Amino acid sequence: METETRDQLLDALKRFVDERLIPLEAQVAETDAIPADALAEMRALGLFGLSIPEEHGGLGLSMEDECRAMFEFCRCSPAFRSAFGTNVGIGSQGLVMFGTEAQKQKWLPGIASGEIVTSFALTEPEAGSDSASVRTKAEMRGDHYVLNGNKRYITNANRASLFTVMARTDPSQKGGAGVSAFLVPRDSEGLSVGKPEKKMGQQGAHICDVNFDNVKVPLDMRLGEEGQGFKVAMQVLDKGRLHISSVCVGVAERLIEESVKYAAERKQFGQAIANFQMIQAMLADSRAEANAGRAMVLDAARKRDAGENVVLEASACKLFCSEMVGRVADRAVQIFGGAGYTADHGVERFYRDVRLFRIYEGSSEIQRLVIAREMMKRGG
Ligand code: COS
Repeated sequence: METETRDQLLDALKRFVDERLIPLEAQVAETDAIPADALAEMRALGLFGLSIPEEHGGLGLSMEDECRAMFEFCRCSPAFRSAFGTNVGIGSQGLVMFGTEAQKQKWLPGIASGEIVTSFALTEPEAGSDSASVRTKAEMRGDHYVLNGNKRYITNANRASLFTVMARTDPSQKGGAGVSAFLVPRDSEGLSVGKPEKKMGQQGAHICDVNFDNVKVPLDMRLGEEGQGFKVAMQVLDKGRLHISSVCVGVAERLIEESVKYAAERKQFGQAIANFQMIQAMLADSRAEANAGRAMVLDAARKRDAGENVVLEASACKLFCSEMVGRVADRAVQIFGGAGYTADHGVERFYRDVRLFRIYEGSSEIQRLVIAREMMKRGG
């Protein structure tokens, strides 16, 4: 995308967030739902297709531009991002990277427009961080596979019409080598979705169990080669981790804006608390850390756009940015003081919302493990 067009998109996102979404935040948290008209406007802005190639109906943003879009968009409650996040990231990228031309033509235009919502079904009750240990089985029977098993905490499962499912095709292999990826439509017989979980934060974004009871999947719905599914998942997650890092930077920006505004308005000891050095130190630390996060995300995104291997960089961004936004949110609550602990201001809600970033799409512990393994391979 041309820089000028990209900048127009970023301006449009900023206005949309300020004028439409921020005013809806409290309602979304209260009702655990994003209003249908806001979702329709998000679709009209092209948000569901940010990363889908233009020839398949999306905006075809580079990783760098996708991250810049998230810096802008994620100045609002993360639940809004989650509504289209699976379509932009983990729910579509397996198809973009590994799909056949026929699969892409069939599914990507609907994903780009938001008519189809996608979900990524990797996690299971016994396969969280150890994602190579999936037990969901896919047995080949003639011209189709039969899937059986349970998936857990699947984002957007209750709204999804297409799942990317990781299932074991070779039970003799215990690790990732026996796993394959499949595209499974929601209306497949035997596929059922559980109730949304009650969560600590991010109300308006939903996660559910997904169960497969003898679900028939035609051979041409396999994504990539048999046994390649774990690598599909890992490469999808590399991109997803960069995306989430940019989300963390966006949320941090919002919390910094709120903190500066409040510190300038709130008076104690006869003056604005922004004049006190201990408040200034918190603001300065948050600004320096958010700038560092932004810079490392852009650097890693540009490397990915240039075709470099960014396994280490994506995990380093996810580790740093998710922990960074946790500290920024903690300082925001501290700067707001008693008011920050009440539900009258959004900061306590953001404090709960951002806790998830250190857990999903690979916990901080897993990111450290991935970084260290890559360091051993690269020699530094
Ligand atoms: N890109 C391409 N291939 C990759 C890869 C990547 N980023 N990461 C791993 N692989 C390959 C490895 O090269 C290896 O291939 P070979 O068998 O051909 O050598 C294979 O996949 C298995 O990898 P590895 O041995 O590293 O698997 P482990 O089970 O030891 O560890 C971790 C994998 C822990 C890193 C992985 O399970 C993980 O990321 N867990 C967190 C899962 C997660 O993020 N869940 C969030 C849920 S989805 S929202």
